[in-house]
Amino acid sequence: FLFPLTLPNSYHFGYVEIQPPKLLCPHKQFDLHKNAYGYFNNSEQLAAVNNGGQYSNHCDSKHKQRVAIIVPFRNRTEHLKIFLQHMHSFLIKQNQIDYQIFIIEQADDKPFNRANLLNIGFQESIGLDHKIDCFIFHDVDILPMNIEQTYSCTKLPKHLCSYLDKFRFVLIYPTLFGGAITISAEQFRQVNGYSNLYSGWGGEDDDFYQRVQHQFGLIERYPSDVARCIMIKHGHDGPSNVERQKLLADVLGRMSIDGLSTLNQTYVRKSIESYPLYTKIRAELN
Ligand code: UDH
Ligand code: NGS
Repeated sequence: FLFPLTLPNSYHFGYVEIQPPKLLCPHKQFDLHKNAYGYFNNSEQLAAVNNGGQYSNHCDSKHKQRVAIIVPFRNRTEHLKIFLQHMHSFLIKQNQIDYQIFIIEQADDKPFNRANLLNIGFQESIGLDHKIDCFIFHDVDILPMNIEQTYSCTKLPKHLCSYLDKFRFVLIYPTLFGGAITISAEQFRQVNGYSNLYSGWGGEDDDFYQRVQHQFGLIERYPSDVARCIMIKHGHDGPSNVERQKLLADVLGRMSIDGLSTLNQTYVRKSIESYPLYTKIRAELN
């Protein structure tokens, strides 16, 4: 029988669809040159980036955010080069935030631990710049295509790039929270960051979704024509985490005792290096 539908159609299972926020400053008027793969590279704009991969947009708004872009990394130098050119070109044209790109390199041969590296990126970048108020955790192989996909924090933690070319621009499941996300510094502290225990591929983003869902109820996404991204093609280059289902069975039980609160015992910082387009932080995991 007929049931009165009271929820606005922006609500979906697990997330709410939002429109990009009102622009603080107009987009910059230069063309984003795309190569045959659709990657951006605007060399004139890249010259505007300060050493360490920092950019200030000179946009005079009291709502302007100071954003750290945190990228987990090991042995993906070819992706990194494309990512840096594309991301700086994109963000400078978008013209909404002051930002710095931090590459967090796992400096050991243990299974890759993406979430642990993201926590390290949070702690180390805040240590370098206390004024950072928004975080974008971003894989090195994902590139935004649509300039309307505004890279900044909104009310709730938000999934970016929900619609990937690799999956023919379909959201593969409604609670997907991997690849690229935004979250305020305060919200990240409230969920105790990511779990440090997901060693190897898979599950750490689903764990983080549960933390955020528990704390804030929903995540946000932009519409499917806006949140479109390219994924640089590559094979699977690391072991899957065979423990992930076990860990996912008790996410909330561990939330307060596994994350930022236990981060210091999980790594040793090896170096902080400034390059023209990024700051690299190398860490050895325990
Ligand atoms: N990363 C590295 N080096 C690695 C592994 C991961 O830098 O050796 C970083 C990088 O930023 C990458 C991100 O972690 O974008 C995510 O890792 P991924 O690209 O390997 O994972 P993704 O889920 O793709 O994007 C995996 C390919 C298909 C997995 C199929 C599993 N059955
Ligand atoms: C899920 C994984 C996530 C992963 C997502 C998309 O199955 O970590 O696939 O992966 N969860 C588990 O393994 C429990 S993708 O195909 O895009 O590489 O993010």
